[in-house]
Amino acid sequence: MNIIDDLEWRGAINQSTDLDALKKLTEENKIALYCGTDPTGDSLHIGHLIPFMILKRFQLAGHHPVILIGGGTGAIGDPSGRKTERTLQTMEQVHHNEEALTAQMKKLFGTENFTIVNNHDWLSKISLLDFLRDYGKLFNINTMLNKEVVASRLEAGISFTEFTYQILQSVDFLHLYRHHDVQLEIGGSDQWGNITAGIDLIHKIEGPETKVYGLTIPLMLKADGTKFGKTAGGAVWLDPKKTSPYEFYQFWINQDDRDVVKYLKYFTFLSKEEIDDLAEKVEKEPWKREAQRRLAEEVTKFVHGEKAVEEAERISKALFSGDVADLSVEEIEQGFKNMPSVDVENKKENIVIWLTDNGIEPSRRQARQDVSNGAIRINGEKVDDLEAEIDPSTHFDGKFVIVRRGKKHYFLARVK
Ligand code: 485
Repeated sequence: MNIIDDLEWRGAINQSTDLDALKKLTEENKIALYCGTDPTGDSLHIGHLIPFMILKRFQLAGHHPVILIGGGTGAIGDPSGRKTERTLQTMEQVHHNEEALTAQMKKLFGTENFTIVNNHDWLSKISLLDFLRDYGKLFNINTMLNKEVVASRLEAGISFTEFTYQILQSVDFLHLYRHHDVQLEIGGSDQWGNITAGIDLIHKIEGPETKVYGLTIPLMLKADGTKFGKTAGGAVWLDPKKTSPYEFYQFWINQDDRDVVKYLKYFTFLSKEEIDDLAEKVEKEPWKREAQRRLAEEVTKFVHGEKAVEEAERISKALFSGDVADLSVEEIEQGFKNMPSVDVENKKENIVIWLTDNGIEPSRRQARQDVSNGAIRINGEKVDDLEAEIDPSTHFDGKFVIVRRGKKHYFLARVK
């Protein structure tokens, strides 16, 4: 399947300039294309994943992706999609974030057939007078004001700095066209104004017939109307220190039947046949949640690697079955990150006293009742003897005691 047909089938195209010409171009040639991101934080989140996975799809089809890290534009701030002016970041922050994002990109794109560039390298070298003479003259204020991004901000106000942003992104496209033969820019739907501004600039400078194109991706919506990519704990980050691979895996496995096929199309490299097959399984045997499992496996593998998938699956299985004794200390840290936890002394104690004094059970009466009913498991083993002693040093290098009450309620006791 042609790469553009594939994107259309995936529902991954929102707006585009001359899609037929782009289809022809990509069928006849291997092209270079780019997508940029500003270093406003020190990690990408899953909202960034779709456009960059599209670059990856082009890469797999033999085209050449250019990943742009906006060290220059990040110092200014894109007004797109925002209701209010941004606070300027310090240059140290920008630089720190730039390095973190570059490292993440290298992980996603491997070692070959892609380029990473930083627009600080050329934007910082343009003098004010050159900027106004070479580029400012080619931008019509009326056109700039009419861009959705600016128009929506006119009432609340927008600084000259942010107003200028679209010129900078346009200069990038021109630079990449000249120096890296880039012919296509991709972004989320909020980037349409910036992308078309770049195409206009190139047409003015390089001639109206110049073959450059733009393509945006639809805004991701969830069937239940809530925002995609957010959990109770906030955004879903690609940085394993911010969102552990287990949490990441859980996020995907918990997706609704109504959304899962769409996400398989956006977030995996599975073929149409494989996805059609999984779609049929969602229809016929939704309780098996095979599509969700495959989605979680594929995205976690792409972002964190094969080993992280195995670990996440081990943790999920252990927590579900209750057989937690074989989990490693590291796996416990991941799996219990969002579960209730208490700090406990490294001291042997009677189970009823231990559970109550550490706040896991609300009262001695309740603790006695739960223990004698067999509702309490310690480190995976049922303890129903009221006289049993808890020794926090026996499992997990003496670091944790895992308590489960009933089928679902876990508590992590961290040994001090
Ligand atoms: O030449 C460029 C310079 C900067 C940018 C792009 C090209 C970054 C762009 N202006 C931007 O702000 N992107 C957002 C970001 O960096 O977080 C998001 C977009 C989203 C999607 C994603 O980047 O809001 O739609 O494009 C990759």
